[in-house]
Parts: sequence; structure tokens; C-alpha cells
Amino acid sequence: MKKYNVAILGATGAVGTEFLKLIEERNFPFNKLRLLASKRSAGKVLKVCGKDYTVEEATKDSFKGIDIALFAGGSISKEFAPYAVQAGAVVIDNSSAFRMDPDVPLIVPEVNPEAILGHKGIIANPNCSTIIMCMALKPLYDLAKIKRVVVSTYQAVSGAGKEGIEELERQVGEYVAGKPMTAELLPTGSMPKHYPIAFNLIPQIDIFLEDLYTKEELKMVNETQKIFNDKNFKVSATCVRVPVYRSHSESVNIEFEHDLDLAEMRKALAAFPGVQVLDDTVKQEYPMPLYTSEKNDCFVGRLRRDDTRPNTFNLWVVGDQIRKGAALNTLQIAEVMIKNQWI
Ligand code: 3JM
Repeated sequence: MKKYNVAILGATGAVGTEFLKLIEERNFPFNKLRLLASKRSAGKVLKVCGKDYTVEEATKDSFKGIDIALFAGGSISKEFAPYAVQAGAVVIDNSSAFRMDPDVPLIVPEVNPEAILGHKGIIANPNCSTIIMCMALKPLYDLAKIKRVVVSTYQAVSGAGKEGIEELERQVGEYVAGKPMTAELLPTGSMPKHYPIAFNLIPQIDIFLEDLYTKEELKMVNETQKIFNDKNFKVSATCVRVPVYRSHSESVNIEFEHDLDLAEMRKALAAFPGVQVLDDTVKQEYPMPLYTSEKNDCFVGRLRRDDTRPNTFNLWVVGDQIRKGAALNTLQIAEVMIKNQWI
């Protein structure tokens, strides 16, 4: 099997760390592996498949000889993607920088793998909440077109990186010790005001836009339409940060073009690759973030009819946003390209 020279940009963060785990776990066919990060993290030594790799500071020359560049995300993506493309690498990027660019395919491999073929050097990985929702929606959309979705998210702190976990842990310690909680990161590092997330909920993820929605909520609307290639697929989102370490949960209300049968929906969800149905009210079984973390699949439960509207249903979907919501989905994009000899 052909092996590829791989660079990882942002190798030391939450998503970067997951890339390294998954490359090992999935036997990703790499030859040379170059770990890149900002100056701050350069010099760190990380183990991959039993071998030590030293993290290098990313420069515009870092991508010479690289076939596949996996970008963990953040503002660093925008800066380095052009250099990687120039060097002949295919960039698969986790940031929001390129997602809505018409020249950049936005891919969930189980949903729209064929769109990869339109790439011009950059392929975008959708937002974590978008991916997890699309995994639950695709098997249902194939039964009946979706007209409208109303979604509320319950997003884990590690969506804001390793620092999100550190912040929640510190605040729990402070609170239990009877001290005032210190807040430095959430809702978003780029804004001056911060609130504790411990014993709290924050209904703001990313910055506010003119229409009073947050950028995270807009990502879910626009990205879902692009992935399904359906402008008539309306999405209304409320994104909330919750004091959970890992795995995003979403309550999704779905209106279809025609009516569906619950058993048929359950069957389609269970048959879909990457989705597991965990839905037994008698046994009190439903997905919860504590139990879906470090798992590759997205878990669907609480499927039921919404009797307030025709052709409308509710479900609850939970998935590890660092795995399927980020690193795993990115790696799967590369795997699809390799399998189809598109690279
Ligand atoms: C998830 O200010 C920023 O750089 C936000 C970075 C970020 C993003 C994004 O917008 O690229 C943090 C967490 C995402 C995302 O997946 O959209």
C-alpha cells in the first residue's frame, strides 16, 4: 500500500493530540510524519507508534514534500494553508476559515464523499456540532427530505481546546473550596468578558453577529445546507456551552416533507455507518456525553413524534466532538481519498 508524507499543524492541542492517537489506532498509511505548531509549542517531543517526534515551529517552508496536511484548526490555518497548497499538499482543515468558500468542499464522509472531487487543494472539515447533527440527519433525509430543523446544542468545554478542560477543573476546585471562581476563557477567548462554566450554562459560543445569533449558530445553518447541497433545508440553532468535559449533545426537532414511521426511522439510523441507536425508554437507555467520549460513533436516542406539527419528530444525538466532530472526520476524509485513489 502506498504511504503518504503527512504534516499535522497544531499537533499539541486537543484536536492535534487526537490526530496522533487515531493515526496509530487506524494504522494510517504514513511515511514521513511532521508535527508542526506555533513557536510556543515547538521543541515538545510526542510519541507516535512508539517513535519520538519533535514538534517544529510551522513556517512557510514546512510543507515541502508533504502529501497530506492535517490542520487542527484555529487562526493558524488561514495563514499556512496557502503555503501547504503551493507545496503540492492536500490540506484538510478543521477551522471555519475556508468552509463556506465555493472552491472548498465541506465534507462528512458518510454524507457527501463525492464532493471531495471538486477540491483545489483545500478540503474543509465542518464544525463539530454540524458534523454530529448531520450524522443523525443523513439517514433520515434519505427517507424523506428535511424542510426544517430546530436544534439546541449542549457543547462540552473541550470544544474550546485543552484550556477549556483546565478552566472547568480549576473552577470546580475553587467552588468546592468556597473561593470565588476565576474565569479566563469562556464563552470565547477573543472577547473581554468571561464567565465561569462550572455549575453554569453559557448561551454563547463564538462571537455575536448582527442578526443576534452567534457565529457558531450560523456555522450550523450554512454548513448543513452546504453539506446536503440543499438551500431549502432550513436550520435554526441555539448553541450552549455546558460543564461537560467531552462530547457534544444536541436536541433536534426535524420537520420532513412527508410523514415517516418511527420503526423505519430507527432502522435507517441503526443501519447508517458511524451511527448507533441507543433508545430504550423501558430500560432507561439514551446517549449521554459521559459514555460516548473517546468513541468513534455518534449515538441517537429519544426518537419520538412531535405532535404539535405534521411530519415532525424529535431526537437526541451525542458524539465525541474531538473524534467524529474533528480529528476522526478529518482523517476519514483522507482515508476516503486514499481508498478511491483520489490522492
Ligand atoms: C471551533 O477564534 C477562533 O479562532 C475560533 C476557532 C474555533 C473554531 C473556528 O471558528 O474555526 C474554535 C473552535 C471552531 C470551529 O470548528 O468552527
